[in-house]
Amino acid sequence: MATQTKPVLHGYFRSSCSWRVRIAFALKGIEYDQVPVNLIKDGGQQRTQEYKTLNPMQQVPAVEIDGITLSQSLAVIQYLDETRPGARLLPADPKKRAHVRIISDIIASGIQPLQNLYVIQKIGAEKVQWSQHFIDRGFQALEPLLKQTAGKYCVGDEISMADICLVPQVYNAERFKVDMEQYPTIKRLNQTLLEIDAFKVSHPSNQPDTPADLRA
Ligand SMILES: N[C@@H](CCC(=O)N[C@@H](CS)C(=O)NCC(=O)O)C(=O)O
Repeated sequence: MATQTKPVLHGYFRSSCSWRVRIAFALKGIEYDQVPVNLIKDGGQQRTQEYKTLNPMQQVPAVEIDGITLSQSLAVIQYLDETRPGARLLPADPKKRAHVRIISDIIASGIQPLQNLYVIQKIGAEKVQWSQHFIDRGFQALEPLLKQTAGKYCVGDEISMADICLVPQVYNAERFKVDMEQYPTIKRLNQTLLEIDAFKVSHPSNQPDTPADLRA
């Protein structure tokens, strides 16, 4: 059962996986505290032994909630959905639910891990082309799928985990200068979602650890 203690999010302002969790907290109207984990400074604070006790993969996010520590943003989002009232993050209809999971998995398993910091640091000089390649590969799969499933949002007219995954991935795509004109449905959904408060308050330009020069 939910306790009265505020959850604690260990995250990084620019991490797309941390942003997913921040959007979910905002959509559910849950107050939480943030502990910044700087992925760059000192070789990456996620790589310390102390942080490894929170997330054995040495990645953000990690979330302390209800007396347990969770990692993996999709598990966190689904835990919030299963334990907290408010807007549903996965639809009740099994077919819509399956579509939400497909879109979320394409992003969370098929795109983001391939352009994650740990991977691109190993790739070195080719990192921009590498990241563009894998983001394009995923978006080429997502664009026709979203054309079928989308209404106002990724799946019909209700915001879901798919939208929570999409917006931070488009942010990464823009950082890597992917040509978004190739993906009109993804672009339209992203623009619509960025107008919503939960996506605005959780935006990387607006977090406690956002450096002054990147603040909106
Ligand atoms: N599947 C994990 C992925 C977590 C992940 O890749 N986090 C990135 C930031 S978005 C990270 O911590 N990267 C640091 C590193 O690779 O050293 C999730 O969804 O939480």
